[in-house]
Amino acid sequence: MLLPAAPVRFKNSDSEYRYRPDSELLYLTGWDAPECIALLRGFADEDRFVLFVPERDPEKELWAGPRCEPEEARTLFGADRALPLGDFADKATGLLAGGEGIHYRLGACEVCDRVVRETLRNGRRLRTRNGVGPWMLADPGTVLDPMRLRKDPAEIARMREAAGISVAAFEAVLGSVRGGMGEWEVEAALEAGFRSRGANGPAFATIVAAGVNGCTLHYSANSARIGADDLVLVDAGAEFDFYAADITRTVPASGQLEGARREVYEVVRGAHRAAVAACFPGGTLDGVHRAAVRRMAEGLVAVGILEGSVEEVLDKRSYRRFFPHRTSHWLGLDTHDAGPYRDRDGPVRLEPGMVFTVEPGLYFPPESNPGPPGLEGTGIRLEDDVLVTPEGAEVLTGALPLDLNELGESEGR
Ligand SMILES: [Mn+2]
Repeated sequence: MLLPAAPVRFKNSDSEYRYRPDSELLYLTGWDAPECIALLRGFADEDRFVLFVPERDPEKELWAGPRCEPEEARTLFGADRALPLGDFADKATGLLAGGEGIHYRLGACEVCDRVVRETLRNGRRLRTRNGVGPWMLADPGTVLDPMRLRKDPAEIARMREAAGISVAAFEAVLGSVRGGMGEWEVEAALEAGFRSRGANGPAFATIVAAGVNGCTLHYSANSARIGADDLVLVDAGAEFDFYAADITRTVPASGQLEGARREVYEVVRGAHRAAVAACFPGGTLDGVHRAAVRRMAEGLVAVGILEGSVEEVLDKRSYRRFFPHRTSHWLGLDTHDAGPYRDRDGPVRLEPGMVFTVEPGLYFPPESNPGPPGLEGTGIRLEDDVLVTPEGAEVLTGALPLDLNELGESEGR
C-alpha cells in the first residue's frame, strides 16, 4: 500500500491554508505533516513499513519549522525503515515488486502515479518469466474503510473530546441567539468556543441558517441578519486531534415557538428519539432511518401536513417532500467518514465502536415546495453523534438539550 501525504493547499498566490493531513495516512501512521509517503509491504518479512520523509533543509525549516532526521522519524512513527523522500522514485519500484498488487489511489501524487505505472509494467513482465509480480491495483479504501468503521478506544477518546467541546460551545452560544444578530456572529462565537477549548477548529464549514436559509441543506454563507421571528438552524462541530463532531440544533430567535412550527419541531424531536432508540448492536443504519421515517410519517399525518394513512405515506414515500435526506452518516476522521453502508450480506450491521450521526430534519422551502400555511421557509434539523456500545448506544453529544424548554425557551429573550 502506498499512502502519500496530502498536498499543501493554497488559499491564494503563496498563502497556505492551515495544513490538514490525509486521513488514511494519519490513521495508519500518525504522520500529520506535509511531504511524506508511507509504503506498506504486507507480503514481506522485513521492511514491512517504510516511511519516506522530507530531508533536512535549513532554508525550508526557517519558514516551515524544524524537520527530523530519517532515523528520528523511524523511531517516532514505529517504521521498520525511514528513507529520504528524494530516494522514493529509485527505491519504491523495488520495494513494491514482491506483492500481488498495489493499494493506491491514482492521482494522489505525481511521483507515486509514475512509480505505480512502472511497477505494474514491470510486474507484468516478471509474471511472464517467473509467475510473480504485482498486477492488481486497488483503492486503499477497500482495506482501510472497514477498519475505520470500528473505532478503537484511543479514537473513541478523541471523538468524546470533540463531542464534549462541541456541546460546550453550543451551550455557550445557543442561549444568546436573537433577532438582529448576524448569522456570522453566531458562527464566530461557536468557532471561538471550539478553538478556545483546544479543538483544531471547525470540522467542516459551520452552518448558521436563519429563517428560509435553513431550507438550504448545505448553506454556509452565514451572511444574513437573523429576523426577530426566525428559527435559526445551527449545524457545526469541532475537530479535535483530527476527529470530528457534528451537531445540529434549531432554535427560535424570539425564544418562543408556537403554532405549526412548534408542532413540526416536536415531530422532528420525536423522529430523533425514535432513531436513537434504533441504535444498538445488530441493528443497521437502514433500521435507524426507517425508525425516523415512520415517526416523521406519523407526525406529518397527525399534524395534517400529509393526507392518507401512515402506511400510505410510507408506501408512496410522500414524506420525502419534506424529509429529503438520510438520517445518518458515519463519523470519524472525516465528517462524512469512510466506511461501507452495505456489504454482500446487505446493510452493514452495527457493532460496538461504530460512530455515526442521527439527524432527522423537515424543510418547507417556500418556492420549490409550497408548504402548509405558517411553515413557509421553515427548516428544522436536530443532529447528535451516536457511539454503538455493547449494551446499546451512547449519544456522545447527549448533554446538549433537544427540548425547546431546555434550550433557553423559558428565558424569554
Ligand atoms: Mn451531519
